[in-house]
Amino acid sequence: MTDQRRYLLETNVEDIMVPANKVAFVNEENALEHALLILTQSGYSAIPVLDHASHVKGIINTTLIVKAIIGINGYDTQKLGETRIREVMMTDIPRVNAAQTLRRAFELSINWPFLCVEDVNGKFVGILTRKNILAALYQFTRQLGLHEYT
Ligand code: 4BW
Repeated sequence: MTDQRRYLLETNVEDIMVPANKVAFVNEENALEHALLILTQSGYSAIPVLDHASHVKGIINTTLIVKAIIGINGYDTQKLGETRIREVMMTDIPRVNAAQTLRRAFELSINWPFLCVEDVNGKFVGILTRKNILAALYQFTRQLGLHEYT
């Protein structure tokens, strides 16, 4: 196998992920108003939800929050302070291991804008974004000289 082909297969998730210290996230025990604040301040449409031990519990986004507070008479903004993030978050989400190669992440990123990354102990260590993955693919096509055909 050529060095170029090995590059893609041997790049690990941790080599290209956004590390946890640069990720906006919330704790599952926080109220919805906190998630709304972090989503608004960060500018991201969806972010990871963790527990106190830094385990990934789900993902929260603005749509889920709005759906949780909307009623027949409009928005019940009191619910923003009363409802915990864990009651509203999406829990059926994909995870990848930091030491895995990118192969599985490529497939998952077709349907997910970002993937939560865990270490061997199941602790959250970062996210793998579509941007990271597309950049790795672009690098790969350059190394193979494929961009010269466009
Ligand atoms: O604040 C931003 N800074 C930068 N540099 N790019 C941004 C920012 N907000 C959005 N973008 C761009 C990125 O290219 O828009 C894309 C879609 O953002 P999103 O989904 O809908 O908020 C971004 O594409 P991406 O980098 O591949 O990120 C995919 C998704 O991963 C984002 C967001 O849900 C999540 N994400 C990315 N970086 C994050 C993050 N979540 C928390 N913390 C981070 N640092």
